[in-house]
Amino acid sequence: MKYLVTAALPYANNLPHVGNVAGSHLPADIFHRFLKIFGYESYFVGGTDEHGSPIEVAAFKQGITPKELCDKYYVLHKKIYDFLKISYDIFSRTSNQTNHQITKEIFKKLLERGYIIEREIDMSYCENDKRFLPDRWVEGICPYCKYEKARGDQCENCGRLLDPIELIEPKCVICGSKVVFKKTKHLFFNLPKFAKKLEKWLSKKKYWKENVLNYSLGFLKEGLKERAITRDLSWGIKVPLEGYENKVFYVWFDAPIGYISFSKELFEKIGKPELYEYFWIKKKGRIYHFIGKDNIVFHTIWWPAILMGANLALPYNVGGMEYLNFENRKISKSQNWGVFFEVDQDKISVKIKDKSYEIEPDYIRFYLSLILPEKKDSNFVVKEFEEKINSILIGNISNFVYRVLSFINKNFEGEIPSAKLSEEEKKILKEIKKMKKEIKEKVLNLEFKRALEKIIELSTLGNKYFQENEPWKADEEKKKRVLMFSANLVKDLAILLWPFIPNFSEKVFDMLDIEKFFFGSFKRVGKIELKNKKLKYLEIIFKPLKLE
Ligand code: B3M
Ligand code: ZN
Repeated sequence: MKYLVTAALPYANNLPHVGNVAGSHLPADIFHRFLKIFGYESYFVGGTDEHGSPIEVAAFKQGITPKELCDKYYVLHKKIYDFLKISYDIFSRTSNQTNHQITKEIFKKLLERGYIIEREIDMSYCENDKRFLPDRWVEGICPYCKYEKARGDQCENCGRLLDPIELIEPKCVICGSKVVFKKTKHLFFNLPKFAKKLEKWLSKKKYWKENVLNYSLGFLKEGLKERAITRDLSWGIKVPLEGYENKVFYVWFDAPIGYISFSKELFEKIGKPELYEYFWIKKKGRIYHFIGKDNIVFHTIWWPAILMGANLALPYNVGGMEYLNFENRKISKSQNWGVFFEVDQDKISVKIKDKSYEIEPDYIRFYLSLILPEKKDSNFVVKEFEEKINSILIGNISNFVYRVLSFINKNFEGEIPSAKLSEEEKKILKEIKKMKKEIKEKVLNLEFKRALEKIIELSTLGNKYFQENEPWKADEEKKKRVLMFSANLVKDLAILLWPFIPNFSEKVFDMLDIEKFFFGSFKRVGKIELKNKKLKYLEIIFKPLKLE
């Protein structure tokens, strides 16, 4: 069985914050890395989502073309995920030729099979600019609260969803002239046609996370509507149909198709083009999408319906997250509320409220892993961030590693000793075997927080074992036994923590002088592999975290 893991494709008009990282990139990366240490073949794809009216609006406001905007943001996104060690096998772009081509192919297939309907609708039009306007390009007075700068899609003051035609005195955002409504043709995807099939498919997804399944079934119950898949924009993927020369596809049509295009690009790049068929056409692998809360129905209803219509592989699971807040309030870039990433050439700094810091990426990954919004909304709290890093990551885990290795340095000239195990160690090995089973179960159930808690328990157990056996007081034979056993526990922790804090693990592996080959390394956990072996060097890995 081979795996394909995806994370939500971020829009290329702004930079990610910790909420986005915890909502998809990090859980996807944790899962992909675990699959690798379990010894499964896994591919991890991502990229920027580069179409849609928010991109066109942002480019317009900055006085550059959408292409220029996306070129700029693509690079910034990539630098941030590299810094965070999100191990994408490919990080691509929905504006690439492959995505244009596959989007058009899928559209043609849906058209042939009768899932596309043409409808005439009233659209906002600016006579001065001679163009149809996306909903967000229209502003006017909100019919409900009378707020004067309500957008065509939503009033920011009262929060109501709007249609441009409801606005009082609708105006064009570009030039300010009065907006008129003109009839124009658009193509719709016949989503209601898939209601029965979706229901049947979802009813077999008992192993999905409860929040994702319930939310999707609830949405389905409310009844599905036909949805337009074309837009009056110039930036995007052209619609290959007569009469639609001036329109492009709706961004939520071509964005998920990016998963297909990016994996195709990847498989060609690594010389395994047959994997494209394996996953998407023959439906043999397992596809996992990791996404934030507001993207759930797009991935459990909308996208699967498109895939059903085109006879392509459906997701095996959708790891939908809930929201991550910052200090009890919604993260907001404009209000400077949250934790953001800043890029200056090749330096990435982390901005918390209004101060910038240089912070170890592992610190961020570790704390976010502890508070992943897996089942309900969670909260990033600055004081707690500091506290958890200093007490658990440093005080418990890193301290254990340093204590053990420095003892070996001082007492055995840096060579891990060899000894015979006693009943006590054998008992702990049995315990580890049980833990491994639980960790694997949790991971495959997408419960990463629980898996991490188990691993922290193992570190606590290691500390306790070392402390209680007092090797500094023990005779030579016992000293050897405790240190050999502890050094192997250090190796176990490094393997198990690799999906969460890869920099830490790779450093420990380097100090232990064992190759950083993690594929299938899960089976090495709980084995006494290291004896009569010299350490390469010893360093303190982490410094305490101090924020103002
Ligand atoms: N770009 C929405 C978002 O960034 C959207 C996800 C697309 S996944 C195919 O929240
Ligand atoms: Zn205008």
